[in-house]
Order: sequence, then C-alpha cells, then structure tokens
Amino acid sequence: MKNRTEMKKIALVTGATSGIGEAIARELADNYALIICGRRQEKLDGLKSELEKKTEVISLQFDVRNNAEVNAAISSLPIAWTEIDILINNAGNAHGLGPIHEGNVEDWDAMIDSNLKGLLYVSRVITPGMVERKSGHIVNISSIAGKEVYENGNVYCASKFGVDAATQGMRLDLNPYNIKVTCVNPGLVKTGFSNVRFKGDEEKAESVYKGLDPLIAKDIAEVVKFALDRPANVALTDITVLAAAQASAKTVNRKG
Ligand code: 8X3
Repeated sequence: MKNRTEMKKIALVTGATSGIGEAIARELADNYALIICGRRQEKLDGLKSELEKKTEVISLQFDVRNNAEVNAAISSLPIAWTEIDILINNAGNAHGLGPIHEGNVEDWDAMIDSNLKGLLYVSRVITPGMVERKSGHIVNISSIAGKEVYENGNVYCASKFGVDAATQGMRLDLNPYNIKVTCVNPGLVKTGFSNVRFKGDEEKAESVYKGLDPLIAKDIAEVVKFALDRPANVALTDITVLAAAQASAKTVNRKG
C-alpha cells in the first residue's frame, strides 16, 4: 500500500454495483483511487478486479439504509484511505409508481431510506474529515424528479426533492470549509432503474424508453467527471441532464 502522498485523490462511490454508480466508478478510474460501495459482494468483486487494472480500489459492502453498517464499513478503511476527497452519493432507486392513496408503505420506506436517509448517513460520516482538511467535493445524484413532481411519482419525487434540499443545505453549511457540493439531476437514463421501479416487469420497464433515444449511464458519469475536473475557482452547483427528446420529466418527443 502506498502512503497518502503517493496516492491519487480518493473518490468514494455509493451504489457502484450497477447503473450510473458503476459508470461513474469506471469514468473516474483513470484519475482517482476508488472506494466502491454497494450491497452485492459479487458485483463489487467483479468491478474491483476490472478497475484494479487502472487504479487502486477498495470495495466496501454495506447497505446505505443501515446507519450502523455505513459507520462500520467506512471506519474499517485502512488509514491510507481515510482521507476521502470526493464523495459520490449515488445509491438509490425507485420502487413502484402509483397514486398516493394506493401507495405501498414498504416501497415508500425503501425510497426515503435509501435515496435520502442513506445519502445523509454516508455524508455524516465523511464530511467531518473534509471539514477538518478544508477540502472536498460532494456530488449528489438526484433526479429530474427532484425538480418536478409528476403524477404517481409522489414519494419518489419527495425523496429526490429531499436530496435537492439536503444538497442546498450541505452547500451552505460546508461553504466555510472550501467544500464543493454538486447536484446532478438525470432524466431518462436507460439502466436497470425502471426494472426495479416496476418490480421486474420487463415490458413496463421497456415502455419508459420506447420511441426515444434515452441517456445512458456513461452520459451521466461524464457529467460528474466534468464537474469534478473544474478548476478550484469553479463550482457547478446544480446540473439537470435530460435525454435530448425530453423537455420535462414527462414531456417526451417519442417517435412512432
Ligand atoms: C429517474 C428519472 O424521470 O423516472 O430519476 O424521474 S424519472
């Protein structure tokens, strides 16, 4: 293990085992030492052996919804890895899509617990070090659903509006410590997202992207990398990235 001064900057990515998080880990592998985090050990192992060809990688298996697991995992890091420069709060998902009066309370808990509370738990552990060192950059992956409420999106939108508010709060609180805080709000990105939202109903999941050329995870990863690469005097605060065929969350120019 190299010592801290010999290492690249360290980036920790949550939800790195799939979709946007996995693409972000890949995108950052040329320039950062990586801490990849997720729930599925075998996915973490696969990504780790792939990315180790490019950079130093540690994987941490935990569920962001469990504050004790978050704390235990991050405090298990070897000393040379404890000064985290970049935090990418990506873990999260949508569960279900339906009217409020028919909502499934377990789905609501899952969304609030991972999308919002999980992001807060991880940030709570990592920000004190950034504050102490007076440096750092946090990127929260939110959604167009954190900017616009759409029919049946209710609690998912609420969780992402929460991320937007938490991001603004972080930016204010961390301002004296030279820490940048960026929110990235993707629109329609073709990942396993809709499959999870519709609980494995492939047809419904596919219909979300029908008749348009959606974003792919790499499109978002490149935007994150761009935000991280800005010079010290530039902070990108809030970036919404839609598919070109999208004018708003639900205004989509579909062909055919
Ligand atoms: C995912 C995008 O449009 O389903 O956050 O809200 S959308």
